[in-house]
Amino acid sequence: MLHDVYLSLGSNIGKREKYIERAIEDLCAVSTIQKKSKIIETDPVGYEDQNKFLNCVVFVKTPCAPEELLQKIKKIENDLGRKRLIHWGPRTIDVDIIFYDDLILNSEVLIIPHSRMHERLFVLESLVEVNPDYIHPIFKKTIKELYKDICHCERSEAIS
Ligand code: PH2
Ligand code: MG
Ligand code: MG
Repeated sequence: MLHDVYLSLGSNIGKREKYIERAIEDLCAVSTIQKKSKIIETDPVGYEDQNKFLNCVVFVKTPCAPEELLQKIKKIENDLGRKRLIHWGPRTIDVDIIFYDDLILNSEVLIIPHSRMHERLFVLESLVEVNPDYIHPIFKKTIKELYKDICHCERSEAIS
């Protein structure tokens, strides 16, 4: 059985676009890519004293269970040189599970939907491009509505 999963990707060290492309290639080993947003350049959120990010969202279908997918993602991040030094700090690549079907999960290692996605413009802006009508399983709002709730500013610059 295949699951519908939305992933957010971010990079702000080195050849940012290459890291995102490589991560998407590596994700093909564990999923089938259905749709990709454009890659946008965004200001760092949370910990602000770091480089700008490139961000995008991909929609994939995968046979993996949630925590199995998380393990595979961690391996992809580690293979691409991800070091965990500062919380929310600089990274070669970060791949976050945003939605997994309409699952609500709060385990020790994984929270789905992603607990901050609804307050992050860099996630919603790309997600709205991929599936504006997807309904958040907790808030019962569409992506389009969540995006409208927080977008008081201009759209980010697309780099490709
Ligand atoms: N990721 C974070 C923290 N802050 N800011 C932007 N613009 N893009 C990110 O991907 C990002 C962030 C933690 O994962
Ligand atoms: Mg993240
Ligand atoms: Mg992460």
